[in-house]
Amino acid sequence: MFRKLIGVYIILGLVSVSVFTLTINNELDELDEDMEEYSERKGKILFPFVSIVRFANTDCANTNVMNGTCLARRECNNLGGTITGTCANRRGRCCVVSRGCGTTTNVNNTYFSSPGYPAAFGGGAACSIIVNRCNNNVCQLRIDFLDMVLAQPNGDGNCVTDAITITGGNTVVPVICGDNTGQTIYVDFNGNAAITISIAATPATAFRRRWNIRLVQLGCDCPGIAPNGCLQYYRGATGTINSFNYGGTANTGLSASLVTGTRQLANLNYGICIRMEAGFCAIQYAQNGGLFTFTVSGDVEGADNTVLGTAVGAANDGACTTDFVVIPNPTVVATGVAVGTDRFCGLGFVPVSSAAKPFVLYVVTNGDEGATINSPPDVANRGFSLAYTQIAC
Ligand SMILES: *[C@@H]1O[C@H](CO)[C@@H](O)[C@H](O)[C@H]1NC(C)=O
Ligand SMILES: *[C@@H]1O[C@H](CO)[C@@H](O)[C@H](O)[C@H]1NC(C)=O
Ligand SMILES: [Ca+2]
Ligand SMILES: [Ca+2]
Repeated sequence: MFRKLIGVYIILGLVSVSVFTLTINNELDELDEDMEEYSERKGKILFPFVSIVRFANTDCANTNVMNGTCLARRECNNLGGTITGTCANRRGRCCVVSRGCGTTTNVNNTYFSSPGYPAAFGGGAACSIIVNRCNNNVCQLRIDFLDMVLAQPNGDGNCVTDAITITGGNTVVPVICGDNTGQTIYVDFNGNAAITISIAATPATAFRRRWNIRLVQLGCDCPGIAPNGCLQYYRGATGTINSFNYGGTANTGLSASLVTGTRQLANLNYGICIRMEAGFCAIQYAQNGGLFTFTVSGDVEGADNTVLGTAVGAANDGACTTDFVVIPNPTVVATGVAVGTDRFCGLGFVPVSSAAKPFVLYVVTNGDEGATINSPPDVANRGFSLAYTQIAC
């Protein structure tokens, strides 16, 4: 026992001397590699103990556009990554894996960015990336739109100029376009099948488009995984949920009805899930401040600020046949009275709460913004920006 302890102290001494040599040497890189090999050799021959030189493959922040993963230099080279610095007390390399158009990846945390990013991209042939699972225990791909600026849809909300299409997964993903910076979507892998992300950008339309997407592979047992089929997933007791391409300004295009177009996207039908946090039993939704934060159906230009964003502009139930949000079994917050319907649309939103579990909100839009038998065309809709607040038990 005593001899073993002495041995351990000697090894510790050796390691600290080497670390000291490392820090004073300018040719860090080479020595570091030697150190790595030395310890690997020693580790195998002597003690597993010497694997003290190992380090966790954690995130390493570097530039503000792409973070890396802390890896050994050799591993980074094998993955086709770019070394941007050191990490783990200089024992590891911060490795950024970034891919462009027409590539394939099976590396966790790959960035997929537009040609020349962050400079604007003029457009061209469809740009796609094929994502394979990094191992058999991966169930889901989290797609972070860190920066995502594409051309707006046409006036009816159809993505005809630019479009992101995501196929191959087990989650139905709507075609999206416009401004989606900050949005995150979750796509389940369908067994071992690859997920393809394809971005079409019409060069004939001059537009300063760009994108930078982070592709995070989530293990089936990962605490950050979204419940099956939830396209979006929020965590935290409070948060903001924006519809795709939500934004303050109107679309400059006209709809087929020859009125000001919409930036609300067409053909949506998806679920947004919110994790019920510990100690919370219900959830409340309210529209964020501003006149246009809930403009889902109706004529925005024909309404003034006595209607926009108010109870007067709010519509529900049978008035919502084309574009609407579904909240199960809601109650009006101000009165505590049951709403009696789960569909909401119109130009304003009255705060409601719901104790139905799981916490989920559905978004439905039809294929255009044209007139129906009951109503004139929708004009200049923006979609919605809702704040949610969980309510303690
Ligand atoms: C990089 O990591 C930091 C810290 O974890 C995080 O706040 C930031 O959002 C990440 N940036 C990117 C581009 O992933
Ligand atoms: C991928 O990386 C993320 C964060 O960097 C991590 O949470 C996740 O577990 C990793 N996935 C796998 C399969 O290791
Ligand atoms: Ca609409
Ligand atoms: Ca519509």
